Amino acid sequence: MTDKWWKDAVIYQIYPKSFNDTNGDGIGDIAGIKEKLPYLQNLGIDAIWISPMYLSPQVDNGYDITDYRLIDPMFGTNEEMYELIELAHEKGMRVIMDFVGNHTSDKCLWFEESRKGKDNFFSDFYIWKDAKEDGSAPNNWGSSFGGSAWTWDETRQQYYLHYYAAEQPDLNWENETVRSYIYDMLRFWKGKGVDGWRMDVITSISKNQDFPDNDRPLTTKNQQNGPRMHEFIHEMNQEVLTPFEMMTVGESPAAKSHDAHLLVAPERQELDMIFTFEHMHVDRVPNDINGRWAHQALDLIMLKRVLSSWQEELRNKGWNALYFENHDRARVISRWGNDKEYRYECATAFATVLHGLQGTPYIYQGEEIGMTNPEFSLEEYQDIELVGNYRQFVKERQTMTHAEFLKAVHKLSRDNARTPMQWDNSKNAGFTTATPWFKVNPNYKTINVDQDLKQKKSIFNYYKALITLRHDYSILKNGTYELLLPSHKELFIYKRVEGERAWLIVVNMSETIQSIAQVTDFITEKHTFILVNYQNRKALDDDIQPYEAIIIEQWEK
Ligand code: TEU
Ligand code: CA
Repeated sequence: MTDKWWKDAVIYQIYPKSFNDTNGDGIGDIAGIKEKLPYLQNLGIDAIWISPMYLSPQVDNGYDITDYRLIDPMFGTNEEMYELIELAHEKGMRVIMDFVGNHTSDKCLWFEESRKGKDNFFSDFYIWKDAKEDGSAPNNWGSSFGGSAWTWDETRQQYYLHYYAAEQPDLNWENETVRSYIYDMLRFWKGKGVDGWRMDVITSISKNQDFPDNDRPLTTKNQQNGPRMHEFIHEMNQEVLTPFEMMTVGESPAAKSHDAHLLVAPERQELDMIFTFEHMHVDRVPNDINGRWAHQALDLIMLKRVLSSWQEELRNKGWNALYFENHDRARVISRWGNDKEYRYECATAFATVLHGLQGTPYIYQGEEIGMTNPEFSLEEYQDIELVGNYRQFVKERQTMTHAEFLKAVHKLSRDNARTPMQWDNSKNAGFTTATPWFKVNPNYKTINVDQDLKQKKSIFNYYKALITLRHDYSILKNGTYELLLPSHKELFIYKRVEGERAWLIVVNMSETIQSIAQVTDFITEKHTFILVNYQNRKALDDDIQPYEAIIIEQWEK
């Protein structure tokens, strides 16, 4: 049996709103994606994953869907979407769409009907509960965007559940009709040529029907990995994914390396890959009252430990999805590196660490040119998560000051990745001729695609080289993984071995020069350099420079 296509693939994520505007309304669109397909083809990627473009009031930038089968006019038409899929296929790229199955928009017809009463066809499409005797919510579950996960509905005289905004009511997967409607919708898009799905918070679809309180109010602990999660995912797999050969990558906030195989082991027939959050928490103060905003400096040893545990635990048992950035994450070089003095070195160093691993690498738009976090003032941000959390932590609980919150936002906010793509140094970075829906990072005059491609030190070209390596050398796909110097605070070194071939990936994750003697022991006398981010690296006599990355092939193991 031939291997699955996605094991040889590098996937590029497009956040359509911020990618490329062609009709001058300040919002990226389908025509804009079409226009940039040659750019993506030049980068060498195998597939694009596009964040939601369905009909939506945009309370959460399209993750609140009114109709799963309609493209929102702000992005274009359904016809244009079908053409985009065809065009991408002609250029040898597959298309992954975003499946937001945990919730819909409150403007979805299903919800509008459901809230009308307890005895219509759609009544049980969502999760409705009576108030407690004192009128309060059924339990203390929290919304990720701040406040309670329950909202009172005047018409129906009941509370409904929403893990995210009140405008994103959670679907009731216990209801078979809901599930069959969803499977049908997935088949509909298969009919249009879609090759696979990124599944938004798929691990939240099953709810513990006892609805037990969380040990701390307004947190989300009991709201993941519900009792029927595996059953529902397996059913969806059998109904749609396996028969129609659709690739999946599920978002799985609570999975740990040791239990990830339950979702991705091929024989279980659930998902192909999952996005873990574990390595995204290595700069978070554990169990802090301020949750995701409790920021601390990156612990490199922990990052190495987490990434390595996923490599080891899924070896021969499943497959990793590799990422540092997406539309919910800050720019990695601003978050964990140095995006000023060492922007090129840092961007290429992080890329080397990630793309050297076993799994399918994901590149988020702009990552390939080293885009950075902007440092806006609070009013300039838009993300509903940020706004809701500001209210909860600064205004209501007062566990953070305005200044502390803003500092955390500059490091961690989802909006860091959502500024418009920087194409060139013309007004608004070539993203739009109008006023963009979200402010462009003012550094676009120097950081943009045009500029990067002219540089000798081009981040884009380095990514291109990494992608070429993945396509040309099976060692990146199949090779074993071994972490070296696990307790080193600055160096990230690992070894990949396949048959007679052995590669050493050496990356200095710091600004401090590291003595080369620390690694020469691991390197055989006969060796060649496969890829380097310091052009003058031709031998092993110089010390390792700040954020230097080296991939070395050795002749003997
Ligand atoms: O994200 C789920 C999720 O857990 C994040 O929103 C989380 O709040 C963030 O990573 C910071 O901790 C998915 C989508 O990717 C996101 O854009 C949506 O807002 C969310 O689901 C609701 O659909
Ligand atoms: Ca537009």
